[in-house]
Amino acid sequence: MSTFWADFLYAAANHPFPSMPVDLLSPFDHRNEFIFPNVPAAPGMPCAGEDRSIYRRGARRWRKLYRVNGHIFQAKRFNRRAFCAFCQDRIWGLGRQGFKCIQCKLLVHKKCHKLVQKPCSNEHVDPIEVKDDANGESTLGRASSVRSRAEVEPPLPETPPAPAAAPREELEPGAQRQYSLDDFELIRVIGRGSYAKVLMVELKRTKRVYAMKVIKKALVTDDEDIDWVQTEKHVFETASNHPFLVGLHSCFQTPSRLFFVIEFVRGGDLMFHMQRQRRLPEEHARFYAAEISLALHFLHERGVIYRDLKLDNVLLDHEGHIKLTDYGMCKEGVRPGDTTSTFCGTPNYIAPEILRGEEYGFSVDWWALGVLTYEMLAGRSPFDIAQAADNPDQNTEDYLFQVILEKTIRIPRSLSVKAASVLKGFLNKNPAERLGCGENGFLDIVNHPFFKSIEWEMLEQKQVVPPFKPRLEGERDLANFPPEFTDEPVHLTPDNDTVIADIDQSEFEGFEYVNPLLMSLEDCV
Ligand code: ISQ
Repeated sequence: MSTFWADFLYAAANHPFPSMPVDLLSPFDHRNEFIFPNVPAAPGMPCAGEDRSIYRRGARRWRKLYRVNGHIFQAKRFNRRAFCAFCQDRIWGLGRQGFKCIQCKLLVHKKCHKLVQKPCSNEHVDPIEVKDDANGESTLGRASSVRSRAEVEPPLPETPPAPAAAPREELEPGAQRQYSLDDFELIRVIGRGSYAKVLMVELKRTKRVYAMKVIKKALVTDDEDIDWVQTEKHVFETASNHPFLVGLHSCFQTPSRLFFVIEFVRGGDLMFHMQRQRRLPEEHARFYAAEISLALHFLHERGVIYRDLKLDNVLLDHEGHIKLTDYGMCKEGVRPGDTTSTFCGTPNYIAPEILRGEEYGFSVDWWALGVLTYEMLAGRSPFDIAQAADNPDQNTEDYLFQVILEKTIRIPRSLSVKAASVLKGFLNKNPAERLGCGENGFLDIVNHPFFKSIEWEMLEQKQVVPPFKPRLEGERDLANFPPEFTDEPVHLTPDNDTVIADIDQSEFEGFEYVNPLLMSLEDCV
């Protein structure tokens, strides 16, 4: 059942005032829990007043494909003996040394792939959409196709073991405790993505509450997925030092799963709040946009492009300050002026330079902040293709991408001149001219008239009172998390031996981690 339809059925069954437009309820009124109180003409049709341009959608990394002579090559890491079909030498080394044709399974060195003369036999294929780009590289266009996993090569003994993470010597002796699933009580499901589910859990020893992100190893056997798990962990370590980024408590694993134990942020996400408030006053949007800017700037200064800013990834703490979460899409190690080219993100927030296949840098985060600020102020996406729902040709990702690339963004007349100016600044399709991307970088954002009333230093020290305090009755109140998650059973399915036998455990060596800062706090309890 789609999220929309599940939401609707739930709303229809539970709304206390079925005939009252939601706008008439106070945004802070606890009764205002359901979004679309009326009935759609048919299943799948929008309800009156429903705007589908702001919905939860997962981020994706599109796999890079290289088309030569009918072959469609994808970079691969080979754990077992493999030989290049072009030069006959062994494919060997760390990283993605080889290319494999996703159709005929031909294996070649990366360096040899352009020289392959033998045409692809094209035998094993389902139809797949591949777009050529200027470099002869291609990006895969369909969500269902990109999720398909390359098969896992069983390891052979001569495979060099994956380097283990450095031992954490900064821990106090006696504090070098590893955690396991037995240390936690699983309380509720609070979120779910394509790769992970997030639970609210209690650390039994201290009774403290945490969020626990659970990832099935069977879903991360592909090289690029293993890379993102590692990136997520590194960025978590960096993030633990900033007030507007969720921090990591610990990591551990079982034969079938990886676990990130994360600081629990109680106020729900901005998607949840926006779905209940339609649009925000400028003062509120300014506060969130400014705190988010500080978090992004902190990551950029440390060489990290966030690449997944969206309403769902902005959490509110119990006072109403923001915290960004989900670092799986981050790109690390980016110095000023460096660029990267992976086609990734959540479709509605992807910057035009990514869609054009250009090299890009930190600019893509300022674009996404423009989209998110627009959504807060206007209550809809700047790329709202509302009329497209009825037309199958316009209801596609490709159409959305065309709109992002070509459509002039219309700013609602109701917004102030300063708000319109900041939106136009962030949503400039040319990254060189975009707000935050010029010579002065972040300073241009700090000095923008829209942010004139912000006292940036006070803000960073959490000395500015947030405009909205999430309603919470106690530490474990889950009223700010969608019932579609919290109503789910919390248990983890038992391990399946056949699935586990296929997992190369060496890929996950060194995953365990305990945050020394949080540990010492805990020991004070
Ligand atoms: C922390 N607290 C609440 C929700 C969360 C969702 C994802 C990651 C961390 C979280």
